[in-house]
Amino acid sequence: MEGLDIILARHKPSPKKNDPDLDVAPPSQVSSVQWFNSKSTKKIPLSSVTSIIDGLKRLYIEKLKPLEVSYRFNDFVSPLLTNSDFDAKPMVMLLGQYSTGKTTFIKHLLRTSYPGAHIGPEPTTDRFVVVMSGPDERSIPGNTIAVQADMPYSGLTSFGTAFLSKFECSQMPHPLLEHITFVDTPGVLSGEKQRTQRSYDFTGVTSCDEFKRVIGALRGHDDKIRVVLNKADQIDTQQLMRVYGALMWSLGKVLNTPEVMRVYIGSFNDKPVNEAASGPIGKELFEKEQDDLLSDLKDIPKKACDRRINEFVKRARAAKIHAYIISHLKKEMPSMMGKAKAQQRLIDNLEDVFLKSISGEVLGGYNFDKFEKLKPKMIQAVDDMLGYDIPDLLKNFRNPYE
Ligand SMILES: Nc1nc2c(ncn2[C@@H]2O[C@H](COP(=O)(O)OP(=O)(O)OP(=O)(O)O)[C@@H](O)[C@H]2O)c(=O)[nH]1
Ligand SMILES: [Mg+2]
Repeated sequence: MEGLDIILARHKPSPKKNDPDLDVAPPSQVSSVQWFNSKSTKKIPLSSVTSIIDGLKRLYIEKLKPLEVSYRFNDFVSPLLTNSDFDAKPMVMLLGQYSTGKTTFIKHLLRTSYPGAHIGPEPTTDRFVVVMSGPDERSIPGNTIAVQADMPYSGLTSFGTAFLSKFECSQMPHPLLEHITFVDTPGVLSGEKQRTQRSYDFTGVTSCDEFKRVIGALRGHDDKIRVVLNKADQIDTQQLMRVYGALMWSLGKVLNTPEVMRVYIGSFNDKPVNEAASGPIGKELFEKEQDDLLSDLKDIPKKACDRRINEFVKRARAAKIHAYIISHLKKEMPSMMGKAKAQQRLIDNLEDVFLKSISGEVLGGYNFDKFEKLKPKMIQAVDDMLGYDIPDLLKNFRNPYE
């Protein structure tokens, strides 16, 4: 059967430079004076932009980041973006109860085990493993990977060291991993008793008992979820129909969506399907389902590119609103006396003022008087970016996977 790596190889984008810092000038090389004086009419020469993602990086550094820095968007809303946030490959996370075949599924797609993979009938994977492309085969412990600036995992430190000691990055050179990063996870436990054994908050990390909560945490991301009914080779057609029906029914209840989820039925280990056990339709059905699932996976890099543009635009709008709010607070401050009182009054009336997005507690730690006034030129630069630069970028560069 044709593997995903072969399908993807046909859609390979143009090769990229290895050093992420060489992609665009790092922030330190772009003079801050230039940021603050950014002329709204100044257009970014598109000829120097090699792809949509590089274009977004450049727009971020030249137009959006100055606004975020000025109004401390990073303190209040979301950390500043780094190259790794733009370059990170789309991730596929495998979730499921233990021994359902998550690690086997990754092995099947890669056609080889990843470094440190364990497969077995008992709970085997005891940690979160990011399986990504790298120059040679090695495993990097979670604490180390979380502090690497060129990796997009620094946010995971908020889950504590207990989690980081159960987090690992497994690297290997592989054509498929050049497009997609996989995240293998420990089997989700069912039952209260088992949950207390964890030294960290599993459902918090993955964003049943435990299993039910995990599915609940995925609500709102329905478009990203794919359900696989695995090990279907172990039962006959009649049993399979019952299991399939029951699964659809409970999925509908848990996810609470009117649409029916697409459930892929199959067997994703490398042993030949036992036709005597799975009945006459087994093998052919599994092959067709696998083909569908593979072409669905093949679309991920393309969708991820579109999604990144979407997220970028959303972020730019949020940063603008944030700038208005912060500069409004600054404007309300008296120029001479009674600053502390005025600040307290503003915090007390926060909800009247219009914002629930920033909590008074967080704001209390700041001196409003030090906030920046509204800088119309900076806002204009972001407006231009949204109105001209991004549409230009989309016109000039196609999604590399299309
Ligand atoms: N019959 C059959 N067995 C499978 C299939 N996939 C996996 N297995 C077997 O199921 C067992 C568990 O597989 P794993 O890949 O370790 O399962 P896992 O979900 O990673 O388990 P944990 O890491 O413990 O959560 C192994 O003995 C596999 O050989 C399948 O499609 N069909
Ligand atoms: Mg496993």
